[in-house]
Amino acid sequence: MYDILLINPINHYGLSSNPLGMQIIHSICEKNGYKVKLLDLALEHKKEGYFFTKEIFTWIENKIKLYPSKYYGISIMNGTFIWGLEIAKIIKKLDYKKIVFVGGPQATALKEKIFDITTNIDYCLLYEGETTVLKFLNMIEDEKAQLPYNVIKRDEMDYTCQLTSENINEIPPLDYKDYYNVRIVDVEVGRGCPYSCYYCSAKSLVGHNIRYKKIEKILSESQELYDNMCAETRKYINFNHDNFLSSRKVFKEFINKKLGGKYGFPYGCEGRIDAIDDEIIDDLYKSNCVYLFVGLETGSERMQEISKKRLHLNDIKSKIKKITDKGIFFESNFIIGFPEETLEDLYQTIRLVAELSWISFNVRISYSFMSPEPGSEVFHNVNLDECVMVKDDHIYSELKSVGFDVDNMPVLYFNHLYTIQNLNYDVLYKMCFYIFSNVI
Ligand code: B12
Ligand code: SF4
Repeated sequence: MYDILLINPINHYGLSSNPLGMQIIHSICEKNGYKVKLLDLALEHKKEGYFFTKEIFTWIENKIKLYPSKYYGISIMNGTFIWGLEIAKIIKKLDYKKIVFVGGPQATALKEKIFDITTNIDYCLLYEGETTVLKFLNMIEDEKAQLPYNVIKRDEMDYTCQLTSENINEIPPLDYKDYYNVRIVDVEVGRGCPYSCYYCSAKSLVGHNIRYKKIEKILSESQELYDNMCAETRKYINFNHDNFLSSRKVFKEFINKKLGGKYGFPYGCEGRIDAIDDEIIDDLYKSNCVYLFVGLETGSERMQEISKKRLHLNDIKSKIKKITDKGIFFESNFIIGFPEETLEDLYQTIRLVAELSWISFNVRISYSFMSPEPGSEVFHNVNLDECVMVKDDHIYSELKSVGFDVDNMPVLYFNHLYTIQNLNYDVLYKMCFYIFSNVI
């Protein structure tokens, strides 16, 4: 019998990475004497063929039954929320007295709204989980009545919450064993983003306080993990930070120490294009960066300003050319359907995507519809009843094929299946789709 079963739900992104948040909670609980099992359903689902049939619910139930526990903790993101709800339902069906708690970005973004959606979740833990989970377990074990900060209980709407800023250097070592056969493994290198793009929830989830792990720690953890990964299949270590390149000083320290030590591992990272110049490109190349993700979001300077992304687009083509000429794979994402976007703005995006796609085979562009992201500025200004469902999407068919009543699903169940209505043009108009998919 385990004290805690931590569950990472299945998701609709076949290429999903290791669940760092859950690995951290696992390691912290274990260090504090709890017997814990991490059940990564996303990993198991991928291993067992990534199927979406009606049998999936029995499959989940059988997996959960393997690890009887006192408490069940589920991690939820917007794209896994619907599965988190089903998992909670299954646990309560097996034994309604079991305590079910959730944490993760979607828990923080929705807060007490979660209890309007389900009665199968008992507690919702907000923001970073390191300190909160221990206080929560302590409260349950000692049968205390007082809820700690950042814990909400169903049927008890009186709670206190605040943005946290954990010391990420104190997190005990993580267990990566289950991911040694995966091609790309995520390592956390820091948290926080100083920007305020209006479609993004980062500032309400982790705040503006940008933090980095000690460089020595990043390097030794990554190299050790890379050495342990299966040599035939491993590709690189992916640095998990919304904005790894935003501090030039930290990046320089990283470069100096990586080049000065025995840290040859290849890596990927994420940053803003305005933080990248010739010197940074050179450093990325020398330090064995093989993958770079940069969100560009729109080809319209006007929408750059309105969305508060505020990138200047004039020199990005030459930068991307220099990056890919060095052999670094470059990926970017664009958003279609900003509420204020006009057709002219959209055409500017399409034109830019076309130009970027021709720069090199080492460029990959993806796109997403403007979704009402809980915790973002856009979310606060949108009427959810006016959002429209994107049915031309693999997630729609996958949910339908397992038996969800997708057509009547409220927006909050899966906000990424919805897009915000745009009064200037019909976002879902097929031509947009075709133009885009043909260009890309
Ligand atoms: C890696 C990543 C992915 C990976 C997969 C992640 C995974 N393992 O499933 C991929 C590439 C597949 C992905 C896809 C998407 N992602 Co993403 N992704 C991230 C990213 C960059 C890092 C996640 C991470 O590991 N963080 C580090 C760990 C330490 O933080 P954490 O997971 O939040 O965990 C902490 C707490 O939340 C908490 N916690 C977490 N789980 C639990 C569980 C319990 C029980 C408890 C007590 C606490 C707890 O404790 C942890 C330690 O403090 C984040 C941004 C970010 N910086 O977090 C976005 C982020 C999570 N993604 C986001 C989005 C929007 C998406 C997509 C919808 C993008 C898209 N348009 O397609 C999809 C949806 C995927 C899905 N399955 O839901 C949003 C989620 C917003 C939300 N409300 O859920 C984020 C926050 C980015 C943002 N600011 O908008 N993503
Ligand atoms: S989109 Fe990127 S730069 Fe903008 S606030 Fe979110 S994490 Fe920061």
